[in-house]
Amino acid sequence: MNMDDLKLSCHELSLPVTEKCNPISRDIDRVNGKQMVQILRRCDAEIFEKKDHDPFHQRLYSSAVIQTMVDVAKRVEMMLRDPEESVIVLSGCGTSGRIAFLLTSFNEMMKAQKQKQICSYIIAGGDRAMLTSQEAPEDDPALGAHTLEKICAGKKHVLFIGISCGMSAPFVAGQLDFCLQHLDIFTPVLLGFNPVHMARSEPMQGCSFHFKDVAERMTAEQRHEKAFVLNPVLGAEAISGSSRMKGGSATKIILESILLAGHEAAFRGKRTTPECISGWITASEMVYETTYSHSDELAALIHQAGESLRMKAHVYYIGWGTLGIIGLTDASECVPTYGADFDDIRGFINNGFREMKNKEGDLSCLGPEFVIGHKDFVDTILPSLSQNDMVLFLFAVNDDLHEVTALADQVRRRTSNLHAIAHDLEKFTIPETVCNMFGTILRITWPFSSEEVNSVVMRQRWELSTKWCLNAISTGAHVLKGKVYMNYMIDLRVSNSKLYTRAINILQRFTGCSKSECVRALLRAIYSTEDLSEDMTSADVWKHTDAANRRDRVVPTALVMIQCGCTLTEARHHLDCHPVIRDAVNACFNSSKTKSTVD
Ligand code: S6P
Repeated sequence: MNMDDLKLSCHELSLPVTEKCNPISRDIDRVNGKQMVQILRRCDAEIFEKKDHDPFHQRLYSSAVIQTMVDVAKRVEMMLRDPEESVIVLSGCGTSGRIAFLLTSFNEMMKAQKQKQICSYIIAGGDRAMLTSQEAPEDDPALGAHTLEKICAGKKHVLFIGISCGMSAPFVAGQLDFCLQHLDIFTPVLLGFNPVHMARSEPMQGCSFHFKDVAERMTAEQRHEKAFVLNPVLGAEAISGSSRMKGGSATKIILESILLAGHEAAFRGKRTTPECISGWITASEMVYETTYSHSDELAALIHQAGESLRMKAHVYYIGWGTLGIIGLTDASECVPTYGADFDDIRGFINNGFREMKNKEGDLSCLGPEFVIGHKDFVDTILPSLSQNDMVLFLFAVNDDLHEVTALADQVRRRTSNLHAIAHDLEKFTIPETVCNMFGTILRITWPFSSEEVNSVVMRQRWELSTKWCLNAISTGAHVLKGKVYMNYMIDLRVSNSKLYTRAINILQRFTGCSKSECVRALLRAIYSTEDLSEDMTSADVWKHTDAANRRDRVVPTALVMIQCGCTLTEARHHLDCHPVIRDAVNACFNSSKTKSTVD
């Protein structure tokens, strides 16, 4: 190993698991759709990896993790038995908040039994964060605590589940800290995917403690069963740091298992045991196997979506019910993850906000990103739909198939680029006439009984399966468009402190330079100057992210400046000549290699 390789692996070792580079997907930017599906399949398989393969970290199936899930499920049971005085709050930022919102569909199970609906969600930045990226509130611990306090006013028992995949979001840390100060009312649970010692230890705005302090205090309280930390390791994400993928899926799997087990115990007298929790996880593993067994159709959909994006056309997800929410979520995440325009990949749901049942109601007046109903699609998109635009329907056999057929008919009059992801059951299948309306149909016929057809459990499995498919399609399409270099999204928007740290890590990773050199280059790009003033260098990270949020291509610019030893203007010129980030970075590395050979 030479010195550079050594430096590189030391740097990689210092990163938390959720920020590491996954060796499985290192060449994802150089493969075709079929190979991409296999790479994503192997990365997702790590969610379910058994403990024996990893002696250093606890995994999802580790007995300690399962036992904590049992303990938390028992708390859920207690809350359900005393619904008047209790509330279960699920909270997170970005994808974690969106999954929290989705999980409140658990209320439907209580409604079905005429029970009080006690599940509530918090997403940093409010309901608008469900459809657009609101990265700044993630950095605000006081806002997190205040929002939680408000929602729980007057309750005697609160089970608070704070989700932060990277164990890093100050918004969630503020909430957990608030709970730890009021353990007579609150039972806090931290869900994340790093060992506690890897939780973030950088300062938080207006706070004397950091995330890691909170995680350690939580661990201490766990000994007295006053708080719980659920933090199995899932392995690195397929696109480094993109916790919307494995992190989001595992959040859904873990919390659904806990909520269902608690529900079974409260209403069906079924005691929660480690075996029943592993049973729920194994059911999700089966969903994983079944979904990826359709790899040919998935590869075809990735290819098609990649073509649309490459031609600067669009991908539209048209979903029904909660599958529509999965579509909206996946589409909106492409903006912060890949710097996409909001209309590159866009989601629509039947009945718009009425179907979402979000707390703040109809948000359509907030702007075009919030126009989400099928009717809106028909009125505003359909008239100008072109053959290059891909339309992907997301539905299940118990959705209104007349509505599906009628809308598919309308779309087909404008384009044949119409495809579907559809779920049905062995004893209750979607008619062939409906299936034949789509070019590629990824149809999964699940081996469950028809009595389960309306059950929340069935729907949750279809949601998870659809999430895996859409994550693969939107990730694959952006990779094919050239947005990713190796398995790094280099052109990230540096809009909060987590992303600021990630930007510096990426610069260190690719240039081998010291942290201070990388920080200087990043700040030059952020403040658009060759000469950094004292004010700029001494400003805190929130000032940097505020400025960076208003600027494009800061990380690629910094990277080119360091790698080619050039000025800001030269770096920008280089990037202008290569609009595809992967090509720009490649060209920059090639030119610096030639330069050093000549030198
Ligand atoms: C990640 C996504 C982000 C995160 C958010 C919260 O793919 O774009 O919005 O969900 O930053 O992250 P965490 O680690 O606190 O769950």
